[in-house]
Amino acid sequence: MPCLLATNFPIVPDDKQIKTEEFLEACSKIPSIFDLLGGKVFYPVKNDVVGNIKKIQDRFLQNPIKFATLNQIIEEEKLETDKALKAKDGGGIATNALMWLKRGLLFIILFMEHLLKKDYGEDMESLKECAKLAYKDSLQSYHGWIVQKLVQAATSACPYRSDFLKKFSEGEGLSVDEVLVRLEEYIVNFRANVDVIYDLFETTGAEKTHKV
Ligand code: EIS
Repeated sequence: MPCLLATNFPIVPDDKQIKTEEFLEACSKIPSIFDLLGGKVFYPVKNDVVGNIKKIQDRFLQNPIKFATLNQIIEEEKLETDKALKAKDGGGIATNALMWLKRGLLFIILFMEHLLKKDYGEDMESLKECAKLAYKDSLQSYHGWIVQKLVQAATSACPYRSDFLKKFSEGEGLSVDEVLVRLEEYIVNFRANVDVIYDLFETTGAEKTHKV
């Protein structure tokens, strides 16, 4: 994995405006976690997250000043969407991608937290339980029956904790103990960013709760 832990998520400023470019830079390291988790089984999931990041990136590059922060993207697109709704076509493209991305990121955060807390359940050292717990509190309520069954099947491909940490630490060029310490630190800003994005969706009314 290309050094996930080398790039921290940005510190959330007091005004809670998250800079799009810095946020995307940190996010770009995230999808490779799915390769460590289960290789090909997780390709669809990985591609979905990569697609979300790309949509937001494309939007940012259209006008790096207008879309300098995630907050601006949501506000600007909301105006466009209101117009688009009147014109009866889509809109809010990067907002939608960010809405799904934040759910995937929350899954990763919760998964890491369960991994650190060693929430294995009955199955000794299997990360399956960590994935199940993380899924329940991040994505499950937005997935219909079919997607839930697919995720359930994919979850069985989760590796053992020791194997995962071994591969993870090799990719990071750190020892397993060092990785565990860095992961604890890494999650702090990661979670702070995602929490702010969740608040942003709630306060702007941009959140949609439909299932896929
Ligand atoms: C969104 O996806 C897009 O992200 C968004 C836009 O296109 C929007 C339109 O409605 O849809 O349907 C996606 C959803 N994304 C919605 C689900 C994708 C994952 C499918 C799960 C399949 C599992 C693997 C199948 C393997 C089966 C074989 C198994 C044999 C053993 C450990 C479990 C993994 C948990 C999931 C981790 C988080 C991933 C994040 C998924 C997000 C999601 O739910 S837009 O795109 O706006 O950018 O255009």
